[in-house]
Amino acid sequence: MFVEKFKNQIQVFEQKVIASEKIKILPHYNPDGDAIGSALALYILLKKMNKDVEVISPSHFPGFLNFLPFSNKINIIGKKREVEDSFFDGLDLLIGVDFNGLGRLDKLKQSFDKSSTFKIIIDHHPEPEQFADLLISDSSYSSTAELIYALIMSSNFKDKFDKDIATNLYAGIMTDTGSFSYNSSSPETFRIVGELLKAGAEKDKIFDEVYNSFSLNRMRFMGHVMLNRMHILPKLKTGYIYITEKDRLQFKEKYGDTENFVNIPLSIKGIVFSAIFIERENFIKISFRSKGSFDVNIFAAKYFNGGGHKNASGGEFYGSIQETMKKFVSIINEYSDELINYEF
Ligand SMILES: [Mn+2]
Repeated sequence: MFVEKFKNQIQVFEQKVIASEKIKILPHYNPDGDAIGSALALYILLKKMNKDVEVISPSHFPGFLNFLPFSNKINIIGKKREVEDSFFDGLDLLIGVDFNGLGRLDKLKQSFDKSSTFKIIIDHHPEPEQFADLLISDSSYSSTAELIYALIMSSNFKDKFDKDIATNLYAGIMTDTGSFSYNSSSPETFRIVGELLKAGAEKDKIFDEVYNSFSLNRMRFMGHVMLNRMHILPKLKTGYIYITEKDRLQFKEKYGDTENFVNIPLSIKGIVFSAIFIERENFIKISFRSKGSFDVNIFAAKYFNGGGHKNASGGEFYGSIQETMKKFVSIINEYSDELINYEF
């Protein structure tokens, strides 16, 4: 149970929040629904307590999250803005959500690290780095949003819980579980989802905003990717997709358009491991997905300078897209025994 496991942390959280006036909340770089939903849920809670609170995102968030209550209050740092080491001076509290390492803060890493402000991290990624004064981390949770629900409801602040908080948390849980298709086998997750619905989260509307909001260009882009850019290695139960810079220009890629492309090969019967390689300005951005026991967190960390979760991770490669795929194929051939014999 959350209350027993985090008894001390809940107390410190309460004390720090009560004693703090100026508070900043940070999601990770390239924030997803969980990071943004979690940050906004805390933002709303603290606003209701009359705190001087702000959400600072190291980079833009996907447009399909614009409907989230208070998302227009997020302060985005973006590519061009310079961040001084003193950026977080004069604060009482810093709260980071949904990341387990300083590297996930990108441009805000140094100023966050240098700040002497008390730091709380709330996260569900495995093996967190130790850089916070208070760490509330549990990788058995579907999402940071679910953890934040448990935290709020175990605290003295639970009377502040409302529909807007519920909407943000629901969006976080829904997106981090692929709309309850993975990382969501715990009955506790569904109990919490039930509570969020009771509080007024509009499930169908949230789904529609997140998953049925693509542009025509994005749909055509996906068609192109499935037809021309997907390789399937049936024996190795692996599929991978590559996207060139030219592709991105041709289909007028917008931020977030390639999100979830990595999952496409996993929809094919028998495929348990999928990867995507996207040619970005000066490197190849990589994402991995898997089913069951095949651990893509370790895979990404070992070969592609990355990490994440057991079934969802990311990495990078500095070289051409052809070199990246060559390296990938040669590595997975070393895993052939494991993959060929894999039974989901
Ligand atoms: Mn998450």
